[in-house]
Amino acid sequence: MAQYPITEEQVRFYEENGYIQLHQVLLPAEVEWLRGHVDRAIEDVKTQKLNLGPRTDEGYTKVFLQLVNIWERYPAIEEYVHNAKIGEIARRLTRSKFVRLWHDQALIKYPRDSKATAWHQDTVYWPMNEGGGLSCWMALDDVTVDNGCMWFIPGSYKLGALESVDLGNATDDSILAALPEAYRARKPVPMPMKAGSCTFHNGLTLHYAGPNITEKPRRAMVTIFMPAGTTYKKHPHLVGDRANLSPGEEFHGPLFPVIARE
Ligand SMILES: O=C(O)CCC(=O)C(=O)O
Repeated sequence: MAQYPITEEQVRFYEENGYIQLHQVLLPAEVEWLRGHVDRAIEDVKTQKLNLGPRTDEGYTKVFLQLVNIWERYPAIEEYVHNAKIGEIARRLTRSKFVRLWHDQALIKYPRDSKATAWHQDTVYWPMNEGGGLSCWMALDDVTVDNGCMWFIPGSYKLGALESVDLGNATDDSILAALPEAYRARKPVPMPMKAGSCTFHNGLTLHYAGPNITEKPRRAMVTIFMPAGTTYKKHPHLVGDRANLSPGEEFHGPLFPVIARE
């Protein structure tokens, strides 16, 4: 996959807002290829009754079907997740010497009886002492407000870690109501985009996705990166529990490969 150029202005936008939208990062053929392999994983989960996510309760699966670290199981997904095109963008945005993979996740928001992904931050679920981790949310379908595109509150990462939200049982947006006035006044920004375009967001940036009120599933492939110097904090997590690291130790090892370096 060829490099995707990132300008200094884009890095500054990310630093100011804690997210950025990038168009046509994958070519149509690359999207089709990736979508095909994600579909295969979804099919395997259904036919083989695999459990690849953190939760299977109804409240959570109405938000989305979440398949975590499928790169370990599917060589094509490994190829995608390890490709320096996406990793290099994450490295540039964080001005880091290198970035490691934290984990991947396919997120499928099914139509009908679909629930919103409540406003939340990611970092509060991660076993990390630092806050620089960031996600690449790659649209595998054209995404709109109606099928559950991402929304961000600009600059909200500057608030630091807030309360963690139970995504399966969240019934309101109380996390927003509790924000300082200056942030409550900020307009959330929706991120509609074509398949093959993506957003990157800092793990502390408040984000949301509405319910899918269309007739088709909304598929996204997320790759999460950690900048150099990210250290392990003891905190229960599907992937982190396999890290075999001591609190305070810098992430390393085959579960967290370096994806791009200076
Ligand atoms: O895809 C969604 O519905 C939400 C995604 C999300 O919360 C994330 O990628 O951090």
